[in-house]
Amino acid sequence: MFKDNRVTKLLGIEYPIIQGGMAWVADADLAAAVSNGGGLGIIAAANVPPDLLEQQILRARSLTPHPFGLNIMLLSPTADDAIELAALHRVPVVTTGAGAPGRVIERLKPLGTIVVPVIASVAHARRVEKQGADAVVAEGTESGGHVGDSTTMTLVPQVVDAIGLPVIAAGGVADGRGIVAAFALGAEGVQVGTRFVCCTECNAHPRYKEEIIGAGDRSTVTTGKRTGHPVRCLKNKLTHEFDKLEERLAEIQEFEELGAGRLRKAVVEGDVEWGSVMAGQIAGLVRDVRPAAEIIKGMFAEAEKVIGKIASNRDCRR
Ligand code: TUI
Repeated sequence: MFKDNRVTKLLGIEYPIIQGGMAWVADADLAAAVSNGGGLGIIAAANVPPDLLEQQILRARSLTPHPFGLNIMLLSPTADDAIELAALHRVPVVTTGAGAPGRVIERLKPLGTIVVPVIASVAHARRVEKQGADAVVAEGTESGGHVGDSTTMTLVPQVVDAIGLPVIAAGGVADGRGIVAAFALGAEGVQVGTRFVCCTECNAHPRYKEEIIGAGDRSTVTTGKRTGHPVRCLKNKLTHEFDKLEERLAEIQEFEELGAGRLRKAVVEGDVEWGSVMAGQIAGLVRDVRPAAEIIKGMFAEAEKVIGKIASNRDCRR
């Protein structure tokens, strides 16, 4: 029921699911596992030096015969290098985040790259459609990492009504019920981040995965609202320090100093107390670590069941 639509056709994938471009987490191993499972795996380019990023692109090519993508975080100092590597290696799909993707579309569309900006507002969705994007990811504030204000529930249908491009919903999707909800809002695909952190092939530190598995419905908080770049992560000693800065209306520079290098600290070193454990609000639903292909198959099998239950007016609990 979900497989044959504009998103699967556009991206050349079996299931309409793409993996979030999570900085430090989304490497070639994770991307290849998701692509081999029938979704679209994504390598995160944020802050990766160009030589390492090139190795990651080549590694993904060697690990999967299927399409994969590159996420270009536009605030990253290495964004322009990432654009050139996507061009050089003809990466089939590029998603963008945290900014205006005009230069990505201009450079890569003529080469045949499929460009899918992540947007957090209707105005931004309209703008990227005019600029020539192929689809958008409408990302609600439930997501982990850098987030906008609107919820997935409110953002997705408004974006669907505002543009003609296929819309992929992100923020709060970790199981089959989330897929059905996203499609009910008019989305034709989902982007999933937090659930894929807890997959076998993900190289994030085991303590990072354990923190997500131990999380509940109110375990996340958004830090750094005053900086203009709010970030959702699991509450810990670091977010407590951010709260203190917020309370005393600290200068933006103090936020930046406190935040520097914190994501790496959590993902690579496993420092879940003083690192930034970025995760979405759906973390409370993630209960185990399983292979990416199993997660994808399981989510869509559940989605089919949920549709059946709704149609027959039965209890939709798992
Ligand atoms: O980019 C993300 N999520 C991210 S990036 C990231 S790395 C980071 N580290 C430290 C501080 C900040 C980021 C972690 N998570 N998601 C996509 C996304 N894009 N969410 C929101 C936006 C967005 C926001 C404003 C896109 C465009 C925009 O403005 C564009 C315009 O033209 O107004």
